[in-house]
Amino acid sequence: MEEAGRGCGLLKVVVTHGRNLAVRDFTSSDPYVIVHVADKLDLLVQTTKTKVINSCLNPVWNEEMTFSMKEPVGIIKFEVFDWDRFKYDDKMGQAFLDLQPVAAATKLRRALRLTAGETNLRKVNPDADNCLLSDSFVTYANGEVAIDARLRLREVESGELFVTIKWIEPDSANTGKQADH
Ligand SMILES: [Ca+2]
Repeated sequence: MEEAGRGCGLLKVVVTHGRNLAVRDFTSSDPYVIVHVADKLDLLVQTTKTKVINSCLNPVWNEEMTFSMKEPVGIIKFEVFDWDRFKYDDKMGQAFLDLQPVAAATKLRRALRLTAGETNLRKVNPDADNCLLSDSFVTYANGEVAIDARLRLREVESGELFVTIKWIEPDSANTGKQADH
């Protein structure tokens, strides 16, 4: 069985920027993002966070975080906070992204045996079960299955979060390059 010996692939989460975030200090906020990756296969949650951007409601982080997973099966949760020196950090909303479209696109890529070129694999529409603000496309390019997502932050008066998720298969993640055959 091909699946039996699979190692871990790499899930790359790029938190690019935020837009129109909520004010939590006098006129601005010092936002940062905590990223939780809930791995449904291994029942494991991996957490990391971005740096703080001072006094900015349209922050640019452009930070890439890497998580190891056997398959892209799970949910990514993003929590935005306002950093404060002298008190607890204030909430600035949260959003989540289910990896299901990435998992489905990965299966499709395997079935189609795609190894090169660029392909749109799947379209994901905004609906009540996700936080998407606009249509997103799962693409395959440069050996990676990727989705750019524009997320509406929940439980907050305003704010959008822009992220890119990339999945790199175990075989290419382990060797650092594409297999030739
Ligand atoms: Ca603050």
